[in-house]
Amino acid sequence: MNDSLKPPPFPSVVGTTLEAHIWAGMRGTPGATGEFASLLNSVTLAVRIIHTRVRAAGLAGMLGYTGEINVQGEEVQKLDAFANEVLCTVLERSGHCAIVASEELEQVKVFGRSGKYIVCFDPLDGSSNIDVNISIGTIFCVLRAPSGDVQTAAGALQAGHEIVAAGYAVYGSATTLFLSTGHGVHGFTLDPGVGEFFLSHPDVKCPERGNTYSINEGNFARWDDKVKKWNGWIKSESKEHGLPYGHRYVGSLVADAHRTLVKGGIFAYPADRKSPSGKLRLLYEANPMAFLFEQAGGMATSGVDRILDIEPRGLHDRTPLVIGSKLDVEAYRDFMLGRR
Ligand code: P6P
Repeated sequence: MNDSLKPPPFPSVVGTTLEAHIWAGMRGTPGATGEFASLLNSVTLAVRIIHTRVRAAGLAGMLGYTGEINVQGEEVQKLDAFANEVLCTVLERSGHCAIVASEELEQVKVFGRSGKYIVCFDPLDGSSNIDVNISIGTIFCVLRAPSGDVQTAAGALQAGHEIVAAGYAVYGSATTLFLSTGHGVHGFTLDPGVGEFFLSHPDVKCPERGNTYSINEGNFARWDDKVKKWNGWIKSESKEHGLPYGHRYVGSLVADAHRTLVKGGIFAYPADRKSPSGKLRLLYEANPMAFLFEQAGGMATSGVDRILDIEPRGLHDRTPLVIGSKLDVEAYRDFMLGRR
């Protein structure tokens, strides 16, 4: 654990802020210029702005739909559009971001000044839950921009193992931000009175095995037989395997992933007859989550293949996603490979 995460020699009246954590990481990186740290702090600013609007959405008349349809063919909620605009503006002004790829944008947005990084994000994941006060979130990852003055969408089409940072914010009972820059996962909780994120979950580790599974059982009839067989197994009685697991499903990726990361278990959104490539998006949902779960000692596959090794073909590629405790994801993979 690097120094910025060690508890102080004496109880401090001031916690470790996210900004201090990011700058400490920069100081601990030979040759760092501060641009990466500045970019990450820009993202956290955007999250704090989105937090404020999400919390006041009901009062600010921000609930409901704009009447527009996004590139996914989904109704765009007012908060989706707001969150996307905030992230694009803050990242452009940072001067360190060359292009962004967003769930809400059909094409990448290229920023005039040549930044060193690319940011892919889902500005407000789970937006269908906004009006019923269920946790929603922001998911992002950072890639290095290819060298050269002209940046294009192709720069965003990098496999997830090229990610240099990833994180998500959960706008839930509290607003928490979990972040990794490749040195483990660390969680921060927003103190709304101060407007600062403070370290609350240092050096997060996903338990090797959990006791819950998270999948939309309503899709059962559409699943492949191997998924149905796994589903029957994880609900069966077996003291030897600690079965049955409890079922938890929010229907908001950030909420389901966050619970799985912290408590262990497995989240699966497999391909099915309705979504033959899976429903979740590779660049700005699956890849960031996969990076975080692997950094926390968990696992992330498409059911069989490592998510971070998938080569994207398009900005809005979809993929099956199975994330969680190493032993639980491996058991799922055994069923997909016909070993069970
Ligand atoms: P379903 C929310 O719309 C989302 O994109 C993810 O946040 C969530 O995991 C998934 O879709 C839920 O999909 O088909 O179970 O409603």
